[in-house]
Amino acid sequence: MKKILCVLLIIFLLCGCKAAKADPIDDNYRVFYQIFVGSFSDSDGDGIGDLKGVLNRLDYLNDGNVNSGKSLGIQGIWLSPVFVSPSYHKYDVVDYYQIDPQFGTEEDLTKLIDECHKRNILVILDLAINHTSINHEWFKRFAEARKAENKTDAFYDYYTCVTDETKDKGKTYYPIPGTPYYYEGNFSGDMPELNFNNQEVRNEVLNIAKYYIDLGIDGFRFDAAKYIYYADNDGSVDFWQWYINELKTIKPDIYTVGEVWSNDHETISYIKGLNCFNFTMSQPTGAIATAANGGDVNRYTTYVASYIDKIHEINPDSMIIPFVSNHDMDRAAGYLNPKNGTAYIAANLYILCSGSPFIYYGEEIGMKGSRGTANTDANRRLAMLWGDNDTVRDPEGSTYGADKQPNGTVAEQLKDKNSLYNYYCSVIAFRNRYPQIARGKYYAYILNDSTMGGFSIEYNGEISYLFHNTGTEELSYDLSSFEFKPSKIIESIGLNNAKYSNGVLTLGPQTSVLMK
Ligand SMILES: [Ca+2]
Ligand SMILES: [Ca+2]
Repeated sequence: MKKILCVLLIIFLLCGCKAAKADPIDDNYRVFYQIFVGSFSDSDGDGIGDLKGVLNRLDYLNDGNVNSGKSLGIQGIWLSPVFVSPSYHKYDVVDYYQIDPQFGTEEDLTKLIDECHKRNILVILDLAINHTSINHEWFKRFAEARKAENKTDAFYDYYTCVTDETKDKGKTYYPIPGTPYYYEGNFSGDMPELNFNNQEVRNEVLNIAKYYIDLGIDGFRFDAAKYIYYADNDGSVDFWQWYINELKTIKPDIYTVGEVWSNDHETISYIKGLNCFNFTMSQPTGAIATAANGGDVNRYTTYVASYIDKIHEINPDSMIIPFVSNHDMDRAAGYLNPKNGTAYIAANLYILCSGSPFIYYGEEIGMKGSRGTANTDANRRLAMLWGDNDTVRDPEGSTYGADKQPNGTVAEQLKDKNSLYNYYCSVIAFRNRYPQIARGKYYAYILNDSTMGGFSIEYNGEISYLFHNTGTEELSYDLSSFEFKPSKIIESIGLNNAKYSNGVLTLGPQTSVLMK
């Protein structure tokens, strides 16, 4: 008897442990959160956000319990560049093997990675390899080699370099003083561009990625991916295919996403090797905001379904990466307003979507910030509005007034069950409950109504249906004559409710429903 009880107890414990640890997400179909490190959270009182600050805020992002409902529930973090750099944004790197002391140490990074992994959060680094800082040792050695005309110097060909006769039209060049040479700097004179025709340079950038993979990093966001070979799309596409293939030999499940800020035709050409952000869906005139602001939702659904088809045709393992805004764009709350509900339905549109959506820090509380007349990106990267004792300050050069933040702080929104923050928690949890949303095959399900429409989603041999009412009126639609139609509601999410009876779906304003 004792023996039987003991066996039962062991079985119970095994099952119990399994249930407690159950987490549906063990692949890359994750909701990511973009952190602009210097503006997020400050751990040491110098006003600059840092890696320990991110660590201190993990409970806000994901407290490790998928069912707690008390944290945002994101399962990936994109850290903006953390390597030594003279700028506040750190996209001009001086040393790829050192964490900028403003942000902390390598130990801080490994601690953050370890704690994230305990909570099933992936951490990806922002890797800017198209260019370095002009203060990088490589550039100093390159300029010296050019001055000395020493073609045997290993650094002589590290950067793209021309003379007056060999300049390409359309590219921006800067002179190397005391030589007949110019280096390429399409972003600025402080950001010289590396020469990827040089195998040594290719090895360098490979070694950087390998170093951080060894350290435990899960992947990378690749900055300026289409500029590797400026205005030579095929060349850049080939580079990324080579690079990602190399990285996959050491880490087959690596998470990669590239910044190819371009039209879909050009972006899709990269999908062979590299997942890419979908810029067409972002910003005020993008597919998400247009639909959320009263545009035809069927245009949104047909666009999303056809885009996914196109990328899967090229690479069946590729993902759509939807997002509304990032550090290079005016903040979404300027055109998706939490007060009229458009910010809520926009969250449904891009988080209840295939692939791996990205949230820009602060978007979940309706933080505002735009370039404005000062024309500075710093205004798009303001200090996170914690509303507690965090000492993080706005970045240098910002001019956006604190009085222009009407949507409240984290501290305020945590207390308000109807806040945008709490809504984001619910939408992410909703998405995580139903694996078909991220992973299924999408077909546009067109309804003859401009603010009501959706998808049928095929996953594991079953069909689900996801409908959105993006408008401000309750709408009913008779689905009984459709060949494929749902039998019942699984769950709805939004500012109102959903009802389904006698084949008629009724969706409240700014509300979505998952059906089967
Ligand atoms: Ca700090
Ligand atoms: Ca380049």
